[in-house]
Amino acid sequence: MAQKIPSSEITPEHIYLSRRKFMTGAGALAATAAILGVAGCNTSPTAPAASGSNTAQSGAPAKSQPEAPAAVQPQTDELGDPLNTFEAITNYNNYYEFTTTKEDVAAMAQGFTTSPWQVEVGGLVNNPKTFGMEELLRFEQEERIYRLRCVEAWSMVIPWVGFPLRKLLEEVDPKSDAKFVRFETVFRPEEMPGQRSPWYTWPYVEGLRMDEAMHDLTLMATGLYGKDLLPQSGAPLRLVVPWKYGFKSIKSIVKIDLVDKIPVSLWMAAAPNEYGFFANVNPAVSHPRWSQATERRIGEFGRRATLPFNGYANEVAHLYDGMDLSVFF
Ligand SMILES: Nc1nc2c(c(=O)[nH]1)N[C@H]1C(S)=C(S)[C@@H](COP(=O)(O)O)O[C@H]1N2
Ligand SMILES: [Mo]
Repeated sequence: MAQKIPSSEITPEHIYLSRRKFMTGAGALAATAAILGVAGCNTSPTAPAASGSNTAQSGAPAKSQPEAPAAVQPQTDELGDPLNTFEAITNYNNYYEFTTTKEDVAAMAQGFTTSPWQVEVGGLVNNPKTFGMEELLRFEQEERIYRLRCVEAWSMVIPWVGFPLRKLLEEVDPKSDAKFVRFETVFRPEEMPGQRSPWYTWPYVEGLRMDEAMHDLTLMATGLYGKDLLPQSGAPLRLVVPWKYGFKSIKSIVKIDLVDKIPVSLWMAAAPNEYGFFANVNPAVSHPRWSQATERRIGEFGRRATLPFNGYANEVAHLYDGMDLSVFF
């Protein structure tokens, strides 16, 4: 499928300067200054001090270097952590429909048919509708740099392209009794050998509560690094919920239903005591078989502390006021 918007036209300035209010770190300012070509521009008195040794955060951006097209790509997330490379992001994947060996997903998913593609959106809505991929690509595509934290305790920083799920849900007009959103991956065992495995209840299913689904951070991703998603990353359309463990971010979605009961995900069906519905990243609560306190950032040596809600607590913690977060789910 042809990418409709080159990465250089995803208007990162707008995203960082207004849309992404949480994108306020020094790295963002340096990146923005580089984009705008404003030498020595460190205008915000509220900019937090740069942490770490990345010189991109030093407040002396860009100088007068000639600007390569790639210069529109910020180099860090809002915490100052460097992006993982395209190669790393697309060669270390969880996608059990193909294989449980992360290093082999890319090769096994190569050639998976991602076009034509349709997504059926229905259930408790006033305007059920089946969207072709080309219609979904007409939603304004934004770049969002998010941390992805797998429950297996590895993580990456990924520059996604996509649109907020909220925009899609607004199109179908949810009814007032819709309480949850249920997502379903394509079922195509002839192309996805893992789906012939009896160990899991295919197709892959995931769910969100309505308020989680409507949250601005909740993204329907169509690309990364300014290119269309590759099959191993969940092409042509996958969910990204950055404050939850990675398994919530379901790939190759063909069906979205608004429902009134909590959906049973593939992982809840497989091991309800290990993988709950909420699955918010929480370093204080171990998985029954391993700690979640630290993580291995792909591309780094050693381990780093895992942040509550994967570093998005300011944006999402209020969604869980009154809930007991000391349980894994
Ligand atoms: N359909 C489907 N979606 C899936 C998975 C899967 O096996 N099948 N794995 C999940 C897990 S465990 C993680 S960590 C992320 C990994 O996304 P990535 O391979 O793009 O990094 O995808 C999630 N979405
Ligand atoms: Mo994962």
